[in-house]
Amino acid sequence: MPHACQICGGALEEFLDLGRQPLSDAFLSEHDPQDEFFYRLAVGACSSCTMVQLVEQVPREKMFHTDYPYYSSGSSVMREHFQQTARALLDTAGPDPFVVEIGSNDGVLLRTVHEAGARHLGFEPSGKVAAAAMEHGVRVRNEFFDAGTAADTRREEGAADVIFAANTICHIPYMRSVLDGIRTLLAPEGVFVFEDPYFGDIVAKTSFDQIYDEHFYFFTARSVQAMVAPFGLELVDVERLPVHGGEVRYTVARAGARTPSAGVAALIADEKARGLAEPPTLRRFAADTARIRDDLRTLLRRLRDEGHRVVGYGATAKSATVTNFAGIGPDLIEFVCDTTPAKQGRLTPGAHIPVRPAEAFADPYPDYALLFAWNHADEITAKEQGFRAAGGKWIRYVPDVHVS
Ligand code: DWN
Ligand code: SAH
Ligand code: ZN
Repeated sequence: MPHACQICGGALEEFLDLGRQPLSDAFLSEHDPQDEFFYRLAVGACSSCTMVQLVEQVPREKMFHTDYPYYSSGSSVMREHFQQTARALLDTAGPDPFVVEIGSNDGVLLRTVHEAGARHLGFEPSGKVAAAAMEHGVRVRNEFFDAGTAADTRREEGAADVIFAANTICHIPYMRSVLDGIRTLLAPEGVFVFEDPYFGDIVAKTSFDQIYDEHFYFFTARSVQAMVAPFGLELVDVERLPVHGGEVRYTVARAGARTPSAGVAALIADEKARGLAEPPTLRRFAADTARIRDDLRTLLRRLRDEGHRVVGYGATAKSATVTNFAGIGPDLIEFVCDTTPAKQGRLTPGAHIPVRPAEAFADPYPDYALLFAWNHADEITAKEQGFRAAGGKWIRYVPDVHVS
């Protein structure tokens, strides 16, 4: 029985199997490695609506709960990005807008909305990150956004002029419920704006580490246009963004409310010309992924055999896919340094590499650092200039394995 597309029910054609994987954000206690949850991480494309998606779903409560350890404000570049985004959303909205955010995390975007005095509400199921936002005065519903909670909000607070989401819509398998909720909550002239990793960039860079439990969908303009249409919604604008390795910001409105920009048709034409989400491209992506895994493993084994010290930089969710797919454990990487207190003193999921505070990096510097947080390379290499000055070398694996 082929798996069914979660968007349209069409047949999913699997093109990449990344093996048995743990929850990407389940960092383990060093003293008490509990039973880990594993699932099969595989990706397919729908032969009818083209949506690229995971073949197996992880229940949402296993991923997003009180102790979810990702704090969006951990990157200065991302803080700046969301401050600018909040101002742009407020500038283009009408007077006295009601701004709703899905996946508001620690309030990295809504803080700016709140400080501007605008009406707002965040939906954030993960307890501690939601509490961090509330400490800054941000209003949060500690709940999952779906058709039910959207309808409650519409009844209690009225229609939303702007519904925004970053790196969250691609996390939600139950998309029909979400789009039903958007249809209920969105004001007649309102906009639903969301930004997520762009499958076009993932293929161009072979960034296979964007694939993990939380990233369920890999959007293209074409698949998003088809996804929203049955809900009386229309894709009216697209904007490419440099953050997180390449994303697209999609603007959706009620059908007929706005004239779609020329950029929408242009990006869809480009995707068709590239054959993105078509079997030959997907087969090439799978082959490139296997080559990168082999090259990285070979390099790390050689460095170990030559007696070099190698550490990881950034205990990202993405790194769970790399370490567990390539069999990279504490024998190859001494530790991973990370600025997030909730990850420090723990072990990475599956691979069980210790996570140390950022200060451990320079104490003393290793010979090589594997840049797991490659999407923050500019920010990290700028603040770690001492590492290069001390003779240290960065190892990257996006878009291919190289040392610099
Ligand atoms: O989609 C998602 C994105 C937005 O965030 C979520 N599903 C989960 C998470 O993914 P990630 O963990 O791959 O995201 P980042 O932003 O690549 O994670 C960076 C990690 O590196 C964080 O743990 C913080 C850390 N870090 C650091 O140690 N020093 C980050 C920077 C910028 C630094 O200088
Ligand atoms: N918007 C932030 C956070 C991204 S991480 C940023 O771009 O950095 C994804 C977030 O979505 C997590 O905080 C998770 O708890 C939240 N989330 C997952 N499912 C959700 C849902 N159905 N409704 C609202 N938030 C959800
Ligand atoms: Zn489909």
